[in-house]
Amino acid sequence: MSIAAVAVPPASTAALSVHPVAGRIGAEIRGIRLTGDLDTATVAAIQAALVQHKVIFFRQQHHLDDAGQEAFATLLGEPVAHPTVPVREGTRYLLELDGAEGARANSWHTDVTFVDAYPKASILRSVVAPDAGGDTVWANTATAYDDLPETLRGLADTLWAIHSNEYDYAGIRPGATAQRLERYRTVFASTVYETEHPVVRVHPVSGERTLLLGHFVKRLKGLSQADSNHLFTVLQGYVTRLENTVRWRWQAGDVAIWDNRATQHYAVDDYGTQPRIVRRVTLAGDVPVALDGQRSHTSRKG
Ligand SMILES: O=C(O)CCC(=O)C(=O)O
Ligand SMILES: [Fe+2]
Repeated sequence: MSIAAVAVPPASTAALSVHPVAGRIGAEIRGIRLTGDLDTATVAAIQAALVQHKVIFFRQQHHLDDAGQEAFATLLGEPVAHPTVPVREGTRYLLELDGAEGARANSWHTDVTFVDAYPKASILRSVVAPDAGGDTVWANTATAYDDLPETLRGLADTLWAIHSNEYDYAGIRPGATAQRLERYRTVFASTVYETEHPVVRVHPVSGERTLLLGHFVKRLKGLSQADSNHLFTVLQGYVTRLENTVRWRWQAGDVAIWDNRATQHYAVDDYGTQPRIVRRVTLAGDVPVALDGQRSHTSRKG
């Protein structure tokens, strides 16, 4: 028997109908009905498309309910609830974001980076979409890193940042009601986390270098708050350059899945009083690794 005959074949992947949306990030996948029963080849193909395109979109998934979304999520990884915000009643992991309740994530971020092993991916389903507005924008943090001029890259490579869920909520949302401020304090920041992450994270699957920043960054280690703010603005500006982004026009029944290790996102708050509801399941991630092999660590929890 030849050696080739006993070698383990690579896991097979199905051919998907993939349609890139923007030049550097985002693809729509057509012709798939997302359920908890997809075959392993299709699941492997979805995983591969997710790492390659960073955010993938599926239209017309009206058949999905909360349980169906959770069942599908389980095929892609291990669902995890938000560390501080309670799950939606009757579900195990689901987070609901209702614009009418003030859940409008119009600030660039990567989900839950205030913990060390933050989610590897998020799966978001549109339940009610505004007729106009309420788009979400994602940014590719790997092409952002590639865009850095060499001198800035060398600097970023050595930097670490402290991420926290305790930030100036009122400063970010000057129009927030007293009730929203109270909810931020007693729910979202009920346990305060501080975690040190490298500014440049090596992607555990693709090996790409990505910029790990976003609005949970409190400051860059070893710098004054003023210098930290300046440098953060410079580096974060590469993430949000329009060339590194894709914008999605939601229809109810759409599902977006993003690689939370290689993206940031921003929910555009331009829809006024129109109803908008999305529901999210996040998947457990691993602890980031820096270029020199050091790992992120949580320095405060309480
Ligand atoms: O409302 C959205 O489109 C995105 C909200 C968000 O930041 C999230 O689901 O992680
Ligand atoms: Fe988010």
